[in-house]
Amino acid sequence: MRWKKWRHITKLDPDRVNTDEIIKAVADSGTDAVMISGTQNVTYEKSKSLIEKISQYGLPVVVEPSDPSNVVFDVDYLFIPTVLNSAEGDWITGKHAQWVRMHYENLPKFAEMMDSGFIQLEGYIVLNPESAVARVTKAICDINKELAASYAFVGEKMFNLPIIYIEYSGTYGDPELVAEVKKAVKKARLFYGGGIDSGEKAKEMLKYADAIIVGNVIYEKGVDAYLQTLP
Ligand code: 1GP
Repeated sequence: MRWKKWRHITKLDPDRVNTDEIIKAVADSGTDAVMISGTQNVTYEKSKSLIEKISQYGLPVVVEPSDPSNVVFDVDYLFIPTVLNSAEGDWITGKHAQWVRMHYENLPKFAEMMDSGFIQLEGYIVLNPESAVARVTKAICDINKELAASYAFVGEKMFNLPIIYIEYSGTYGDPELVAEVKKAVKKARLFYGGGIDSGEKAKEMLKYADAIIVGNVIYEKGVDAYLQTLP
């Protein structure tokens, strides 16, 4: 279960322009893993081609699919999100059931992928109402830190999820909320993602989160800014 040791994960979006410079910088950066993930316009082909580019460097690669149609299995792990604070069942268990249905003729193999640890479930708490992920999943973002921590408790204690993911995608979140969630999470790994574009922000969130996920900075502020986020 080497993913449990990760502290810094780089999220690359198959729908963005992933230049060779970006790929190489990520591969050489010291990041613990690359997560292939995006909310909009992600297709199987785009994901596959990005995975092929990055795989040659030997970093662990995770696919975090947004839909059953774009799951690429040829990687180290699949991290499957469920949005704990979604108002729509599709994003909690609906798409998951569709995905299982697609493999219904071979459920033992599917179960084996879960038992072996290849598939991990992530309990997302989506908190930036302006983000694509919040709009698409109809996330209930207007919640205080106690309610956020309560969602985390539901995810970990009631649903037994191995990862709780506080997602502020596109904006820097509230460290006090992350600290509150950390108090409620005992066994799961706590992931934080959103707006990390400097060493200070990375360090601040790593006080509470077990791992940070860094995405936009590399596309919007460039490689040098991205490298500052490495712990
Ligand atoms: C998005 O949590 C990640 O899913 C990272 O967020 O793109 O804002 O860094 P940023």
